[in-house]
Amino acid sequence: MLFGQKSQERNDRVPPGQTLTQSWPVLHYGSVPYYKDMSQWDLRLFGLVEEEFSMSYEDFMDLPRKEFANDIHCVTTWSKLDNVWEGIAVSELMSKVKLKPGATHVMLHAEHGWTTNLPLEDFLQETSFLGIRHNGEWLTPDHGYPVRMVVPHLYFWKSAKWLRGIEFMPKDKPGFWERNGYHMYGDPFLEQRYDFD
Ligand SMILES: Nc1nc2c(c(=O)[nH]1)N[C@H]1C(S)=C(S)[C@@H](COP(=O)(O)O)O[C@H]1N2
Ligand SMILES: [Mo]
Repeated sequence: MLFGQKSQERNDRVPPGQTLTQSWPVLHYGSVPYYKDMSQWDLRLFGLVEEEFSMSYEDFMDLPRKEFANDIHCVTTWSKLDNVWEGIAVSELMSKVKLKPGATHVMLHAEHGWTTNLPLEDFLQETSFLGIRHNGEWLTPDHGYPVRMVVPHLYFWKSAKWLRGIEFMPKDKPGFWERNGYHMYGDPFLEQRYDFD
């Protein structure tokens, strides 16, 4: 039965404890940055790299883009399936820097000092990217304009909105929510919501 197969497939895609939503909730800590002048904006790659790299908004917007499709799973229990994004592959960015030996983790730095950590391996996955458009629209300020990280295989708090920096680290270190009780890794299929999970 086709219908049965489809709903089975859908169940396999929805992690335990999650409920599907068609809308796209807005969730973050602090205020939304509204950029007036992009000449002040840059994106920095730093930490364990041979040479720090920083790019302007114009250079960033000239990077080659790709389409990505994925499901997002928020720790507050909503999931949104079948998102289509336009974004920049992580490999594209990584071609700008040479990692020093010993880099094992990444800290994503967002506007206003918000941070989130993840293993380098997860950051480098081909499914991770820097998103600039979602379902045919430019990201709105609420959802991370001009660019947000998207790491779809982890809970959505790892997908930093208003991304400004990528720091390569020699060991793991908690970011903002991770210091406040969230899980260091955050696999939605293992329900790694809080640090005791
Ligand atoms: N810079 C920044 N990025 C952030 C957050 C935040 O507080 N600041 N919150 C995270 C959390 S907890 C979630 S669930 C998602 C929500 O993204 P959305 O508002 O686009 O749905 O953004 C993540 N990225
Ligand atoms: Mo969240």
